[in-house]
Amino acid sequence: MLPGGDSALVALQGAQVLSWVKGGQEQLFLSPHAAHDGHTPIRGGIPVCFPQFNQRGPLVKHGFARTLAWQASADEACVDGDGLRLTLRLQDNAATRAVWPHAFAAELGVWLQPAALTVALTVHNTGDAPLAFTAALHTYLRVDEVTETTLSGLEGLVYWDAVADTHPRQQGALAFGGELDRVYPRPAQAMELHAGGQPRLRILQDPAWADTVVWNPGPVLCARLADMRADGYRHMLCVEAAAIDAPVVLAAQGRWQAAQRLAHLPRME
Ligand code: TA6
Repeated sequence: MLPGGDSALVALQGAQVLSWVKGGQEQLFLSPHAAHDGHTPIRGGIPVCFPQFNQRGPLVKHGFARTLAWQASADEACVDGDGLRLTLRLQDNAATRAVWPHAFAAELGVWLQPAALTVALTVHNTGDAPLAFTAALHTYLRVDEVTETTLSGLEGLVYWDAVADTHPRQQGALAFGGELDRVYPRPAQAMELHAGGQPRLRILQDPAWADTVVWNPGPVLCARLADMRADGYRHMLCVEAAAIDAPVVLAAQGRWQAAQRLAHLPRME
């Protein structure tokens, strides 16, 4: 927690940020029906998808990193500038090598500053052969009402609409209501989330996250998700920093790092 009261809560399972409170208000969505049993994917917060995004490969959906226990030690929490930084680590073990035969060391850095949260994933290929992976920070933003929420910054980009399986060009800001599942190329500028006509969040991602995924299940799919309340889709919007269309290829001993940054925007008078 920062002196001003802003706070973040991170689970060891998946190195998953579960809460970010800014100005007394929760900024992330965490389903009240989310599992907290130490091994089932947790619905909400910032799941780390690694080393596979969704079902684009032979591994479990969104990879094994979100269901494993990461390591955090007290000396890995420190003051950094005007904020606090926490680092969690995951490395290959017999279970990961059984399904993904690579030596790796992953780190998740969580940096809480006044009015901002930055999450960075680092992957180090600690083996002597190249490896390839896809990944995402599957960020669930909390919104009061998704039908009154818009997301700008993706205008003009050609995206994959995973619901319709088409490749249209984005016209104007995104608005929400029904099922929406899209993969955009990363926008050059920051995205902005507006809620009820008011600016809420600026969302930035490093260039190494080459894709941006936007997901909301809408009412029909949400009703089929056992770990969501029926109206849960109204209170969440996933804006994900991702590297999926072109897998990241790391040479032996190579290192990759990319961050997503969420910055609170003041209300307009
Ligand atoms: O990032 C969007 C997505 O891949 C959707 O297709 C949807 O399946 C979502 O992730 C949630 O996946 P999960 O396995 O957490 O239910």
